[in-house]
Amino acid sequence: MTTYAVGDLQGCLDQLKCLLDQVHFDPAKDRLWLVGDLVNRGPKSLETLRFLFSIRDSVVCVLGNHDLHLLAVAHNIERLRKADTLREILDAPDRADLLDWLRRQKLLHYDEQRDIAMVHAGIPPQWTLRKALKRAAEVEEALQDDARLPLFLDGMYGNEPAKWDKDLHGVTRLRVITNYFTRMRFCKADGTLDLKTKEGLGTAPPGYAPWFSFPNRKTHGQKIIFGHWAALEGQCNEPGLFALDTGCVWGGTMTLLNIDSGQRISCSCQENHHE
Ligand SMILES: [Mn+2]
Repeated sequence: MTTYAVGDLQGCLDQLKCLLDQVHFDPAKDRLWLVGDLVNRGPKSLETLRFLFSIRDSVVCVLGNHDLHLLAVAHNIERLRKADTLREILDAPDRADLLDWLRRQKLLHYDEQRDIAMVHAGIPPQWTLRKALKRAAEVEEALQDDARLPLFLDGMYGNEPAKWDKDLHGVTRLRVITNYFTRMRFCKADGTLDLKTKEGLGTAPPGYAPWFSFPNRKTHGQKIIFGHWAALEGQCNEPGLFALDTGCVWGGTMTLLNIDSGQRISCSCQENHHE
């Protein structure tokens, strides 16, 4: 049994299958961890969800911002945007099964045996892993509660408040938690977020830095697998951190990490499109 983790899929099913073929992935014994953003922007969002659903017993998944956006659109809380490629999911006869599976996924996964965490965007510097798991559970509970789900999805959008405060409550509280785990790139040491800048390490606004770069980060030394930040090109130069989004949907590659050996392989988007 081998455990793999793969970067943001965003509907690039051909590249995922190319990687799984390369390692002879066997859902009967191997495991596949997904850093989220399974769908959107790419060409095969529906087929990607169907494939993952078909091997769901072998999958560990955390949700990304695009996955949450899909849930919001499906619940008629948000409209499809011009660049969204989610229509085929909304029109699918099996959408209920797929979306129900999606909303039962986590925001933060922790594997005790391997002592590895996985999150879509990151863990803010001021939270220990223990705190982070508790905060993630708050959002996971709202996602899985029929009565609370629409309220959460409706309140999820927005960049404010920019900073966590333990006295926050209701949807505002859940919004900040969700922004940390699914959208964060740059922040301040106290966790104040900048959600506008999406480029690489050198582009931090004055006073801000990548979430993982603070010397006092409370998860320092903790192994963390994350995606979301294609401009990092799979590198963050932080011991124990594994940046897996290599921008497949943007013409980059898709990266698969063998968690047990540390070996990485990648599959190029372009090559596949010409097959
Ligand atoms: Mn993302």
